[in-house]
Amino acid sequence: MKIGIVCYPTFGGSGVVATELGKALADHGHQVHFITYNQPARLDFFSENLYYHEVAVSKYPLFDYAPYEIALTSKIVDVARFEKLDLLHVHYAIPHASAAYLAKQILKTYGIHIPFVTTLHGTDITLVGKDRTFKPVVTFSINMSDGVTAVSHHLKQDTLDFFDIENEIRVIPNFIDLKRFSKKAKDHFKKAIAPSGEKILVHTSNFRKVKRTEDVIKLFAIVNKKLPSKLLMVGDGPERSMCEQLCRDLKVCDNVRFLGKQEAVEEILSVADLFLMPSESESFGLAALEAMACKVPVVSSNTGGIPELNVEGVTGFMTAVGDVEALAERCVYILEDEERLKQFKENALERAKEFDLSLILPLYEDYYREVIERSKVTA
Ligand code: GMT
Repeated sequence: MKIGIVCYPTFGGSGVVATELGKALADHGHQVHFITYNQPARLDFFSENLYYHEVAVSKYPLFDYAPYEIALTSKIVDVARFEKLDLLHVHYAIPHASAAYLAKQILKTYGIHIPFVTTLHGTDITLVGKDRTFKPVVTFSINMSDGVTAVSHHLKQDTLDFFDIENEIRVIPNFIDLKRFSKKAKDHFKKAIAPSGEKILVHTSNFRKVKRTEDVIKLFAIVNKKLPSKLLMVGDGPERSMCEQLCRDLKVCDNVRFLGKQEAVEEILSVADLFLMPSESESFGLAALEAMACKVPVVSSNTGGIPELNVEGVTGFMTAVGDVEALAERCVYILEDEERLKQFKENALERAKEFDLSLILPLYEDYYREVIERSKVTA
């Protein structure tokens, strides 16, 4: 198949899923065309089946706000026409689904019928989508999609609860490439971080409010009083300086390292004993799956789609959002007993294997074929 993928090119979850999916499809012999405003973060190599088309937005004094969606639509039309795409797969509803819909209508005027699949990732529904400003367009473009997928059952239900959806939504969970995400021998790094064998806790995110990064610091301050431990904060974003201040206030700076944005997250996860995800909402929790693939148990909130991934008392624990004391207590429980910790680590990897790329990729390929066949009938 010739597949166009529209996504955000950032380190964030939806961009990572779209890029990894595109790479895997290309490995499987499909021709994949990425259409986005920057080279996707994980698309930094050459492959004969991968193409990248940059969306450039013209600057003009009249435009206080450059019309990205129009530029994107034009680029989709161009790529679909000249690369003869069979299908378009857009990740994150806003503004990708409405751009795809408009491109589809324009392409019809050239006698080209191209179906598009929209994958809902989370904040496009739970935060941004619910905003009145966007709701009519999000509802319309989900309903007009030729196929719709959500990354968890919880996100599907959220979508059905908040929008008037007439379309079927297929749940295809996120996946992990276990060839890349696995525990690596990084003893020298572990020694540098935790020279006296302290336990290592890790949090990775974009440091947005929804991640509740302040809870990470607060719970670590409690754990740190009970166990020799270190905390690695990976990523960057608006809440970082607040977290740094909180570390000073709680006097844990000596045991907390802010590593900023990191490409090789799997290397950091390889030295970790526990992963922390106290998010306010999380449609799936891809970062937790990446940790589990590296044999790291997860202590998280029990929000959104996380319970579809983290198995209570097996791969980690879940508590109510904001219950810092309970989160800290679960961390200590896992970390204080070596045999117990070892078992949680094994369990985390076993669970991650259920989301292996080799199992999820065929679900997308089958769905694409189904959507293409269905749209031939309705074209
Ligand atoms: O979590 C973020 O802020 C990034 C966001 C995104 O849209 O890129 O992640 C969402 O999509 C990921 C991939 O499907 C999911 O694993 C995350 O749970 C989801 N984030 C939220 O729902 C907050």
